[in-house]
Amino acid sequence: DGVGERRAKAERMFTLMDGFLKNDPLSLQKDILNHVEYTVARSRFSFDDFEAYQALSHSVRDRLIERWHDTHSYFKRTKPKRLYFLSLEFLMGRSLSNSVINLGIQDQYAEALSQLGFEFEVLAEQEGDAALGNGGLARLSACQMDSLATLDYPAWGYGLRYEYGLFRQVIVDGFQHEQPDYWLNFGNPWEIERIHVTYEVKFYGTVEEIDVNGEKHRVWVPGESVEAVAYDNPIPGYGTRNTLNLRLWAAKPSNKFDLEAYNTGDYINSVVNRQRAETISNVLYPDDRNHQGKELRLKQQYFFVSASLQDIIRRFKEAHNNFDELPDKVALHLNDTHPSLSIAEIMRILVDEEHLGWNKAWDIACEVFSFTTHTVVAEGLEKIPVDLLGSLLPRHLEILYQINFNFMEELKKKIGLDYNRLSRMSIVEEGAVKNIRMANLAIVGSHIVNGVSKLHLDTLKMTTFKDFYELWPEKFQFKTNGVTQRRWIVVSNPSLCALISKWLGTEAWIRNADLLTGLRDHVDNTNFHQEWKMVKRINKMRLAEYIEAMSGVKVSLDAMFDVQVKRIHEYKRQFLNILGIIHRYDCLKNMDKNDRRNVVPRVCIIGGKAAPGYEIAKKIIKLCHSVAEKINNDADIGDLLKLVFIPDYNVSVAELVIPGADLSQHLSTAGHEASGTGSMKFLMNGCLLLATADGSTVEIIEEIGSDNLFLFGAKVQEVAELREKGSTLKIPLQFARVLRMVRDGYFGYKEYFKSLCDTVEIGKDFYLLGSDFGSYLEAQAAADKAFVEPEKWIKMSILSVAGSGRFSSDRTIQEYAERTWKIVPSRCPL
Ligand code: T68
Repeated sequence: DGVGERRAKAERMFTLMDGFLKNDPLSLQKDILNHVEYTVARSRFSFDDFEAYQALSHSVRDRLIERWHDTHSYFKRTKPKRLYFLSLEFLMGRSLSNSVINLGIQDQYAEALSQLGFEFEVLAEQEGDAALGNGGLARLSACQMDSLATLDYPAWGYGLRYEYGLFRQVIVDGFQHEQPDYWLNFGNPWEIERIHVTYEVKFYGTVEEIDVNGEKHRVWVPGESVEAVAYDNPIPGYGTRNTLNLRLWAAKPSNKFDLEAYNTGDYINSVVNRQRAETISNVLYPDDRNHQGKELRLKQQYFFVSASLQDIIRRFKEAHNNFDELPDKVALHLNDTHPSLSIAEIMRILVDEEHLGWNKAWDIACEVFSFTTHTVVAEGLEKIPVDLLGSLLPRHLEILYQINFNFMEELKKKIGLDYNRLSRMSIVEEGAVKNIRMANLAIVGSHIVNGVSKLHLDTLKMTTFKDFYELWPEKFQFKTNGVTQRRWIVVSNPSLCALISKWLGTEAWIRNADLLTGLRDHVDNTNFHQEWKMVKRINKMRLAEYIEAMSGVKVSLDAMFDVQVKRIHEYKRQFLNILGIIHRYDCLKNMDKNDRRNVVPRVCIIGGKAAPGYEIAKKIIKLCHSVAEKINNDADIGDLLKLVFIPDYNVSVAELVIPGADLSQHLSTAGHEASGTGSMKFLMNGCLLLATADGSTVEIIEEIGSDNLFLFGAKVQEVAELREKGSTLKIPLQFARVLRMVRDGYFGYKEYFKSLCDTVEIGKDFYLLGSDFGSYLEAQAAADKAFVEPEKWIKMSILSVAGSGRFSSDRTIQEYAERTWKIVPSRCPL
């Protein structure tokens, strides 16, 4: 019979292919050399490190593909409810080490390579970062994909395959310059191009009324189309065979043969015009929290939404024939408002193409979507000018108006004719320029709205989303962010990883971070302390070498490595850090030589990118360099104080910097950082935090206790009041003094730094640097004091790691799965 025949055929195929790939060192060597010869097309007798990296990656990819196939046929067979994670940004960084570790064949590869005369770590350094995102939001997506795979959830990620990722930061003379990151120049061994998985994405045109079985239907007649091509990126879980897919779309000219365009006689120009389609997925927009409403950005968003939903609906229809089942089989997650056109698109598909009634379609949509916001302030929320949307997506605009009309009618029934509130909650913002408010759309069209920390949700409830919270309190949840311990300990800090496993007597914490609490049992053990200290020393050495290579500055390993790395933003207050460093320098200069013996030497490390159009942020970078130049060249100061700026901060730089830090700074004005995830990575690496009570720090304190970090600054409840005080606010003298030094040109560039200094002048200091300065200096002094008591410091460091389990993205993902997406693990059998 058919079944028997198919089985016999499958068995023959399996034996023909020699079963699955083998992972013993000899087999790995053969595979690597095969790829050298036939994939990289270099002679196996002569290839360099980069070529070895390429061949190595391809051999790893082969193994990922096997698991990918098994996972997907398993999902296809068992038909679990699936999560589709929609995000315009993913900061994946490098893939090699992470893949090999998650596959569990790290040692075999290391051995295989060493016999070939290569070192795994050296080859791993050949890989460039996949930087298809800006900052926290995008790295969170990457961590969450790792957790989804590890916890066996049936999920897919969807994103865009930008040809240019986040710009490269080059520092010339202390100024940031942006350079394009053409990351595909050297090929990308991790992706699988699916030339047959393509969809047409349409734009422009008009809406016409047609007759369907005697009923009038409005349908879109598009004017232009491009093609979306799928590129699949396998995401392996740790300790499981499950390997998920991150499908990224690239735009290509449409294959539809357009007779008109070619018959105009201008053949060459028609081809050139066609080629313009590719610009849609060309370049990632650098973080622009003050939304600009650019057409290309909107095109990107719709291109992404349309391709992803076509793919999702096609897969759904292959297995199910009734859209009533959609909410039982599909969860669609909106990572911020960027993909929220999905709501209008799914309505268009269900109503215009599948001919469902509007109300039924709307109920399905609301059940399927959930939404997470990553921002605090209303100004940060995305808006799209109605004119722009109407010309690019005329039918979607109609649908949005209809959604809004229905919502407004329902709202009036509930709250009456409170026109102020109605207009605040409307999806359409009226005014000189009419806008679509993407956050309002996402809230109205989703059944769950998530904040990214407890404090974040509390703030949203009281401010930005107050009206909506009062209407639908049950819709609002928070899922405190987390980071994956696989990348942030196992991959980036192998020494600490080994130490933790040794003292816990198990590696189980790699899949269950709660077990890290077991480290508390050894917090007084002096042998443990010795080993802990050694690990930090090793990581500091790595970092010191990097610093010297990047900046030429030699730093002392005995100094406290004090790090602030994140995007440069006024609210993150890197300026406060620099003013604190100036204060430290000023104190040293005025100190009696004898007293200097008691000073804790510091290496201050700052890194991060400023958005290209963000002038103040760029001035902060320049100031950091000017101050560094002064301090580092002051022979009188020597090792007591150094300041280095680490250029081009990205995921792989973070993997090096974070394990080497003693202290890390998280200085956002309370109420401005939705969560913060950098702090969690430092915490996991035994680095002490100096922080304000903002975002997720509040919850970190709950886990490790306020004795184990250095807290400072105004609390959220105090911020508004302090702002109201304006120019009557009390500012410490030291603040005025250091600011004066910058103003007076002590570090040069007097004119250039003027506007930066103006931002923190009394009465204008929105982020409250001046009023927090005194408390900041106290926290810094407390850190110095703790550092000279190594026993105390090490205990704090151990307790930080021991309390970091809650900040694993595994916990976050489990909460999302249970409380929002309603999906259950689906583990592919061996
Ligand atoms: C960050 N947001 C939050 N946005 O600032 C941070 N914005 O507190 C939080 O921990 C993190 O998200 C994860 O939840 C961002 O990173 C962006 O990068 C961004 C990009 C485009 C437009 C607006």
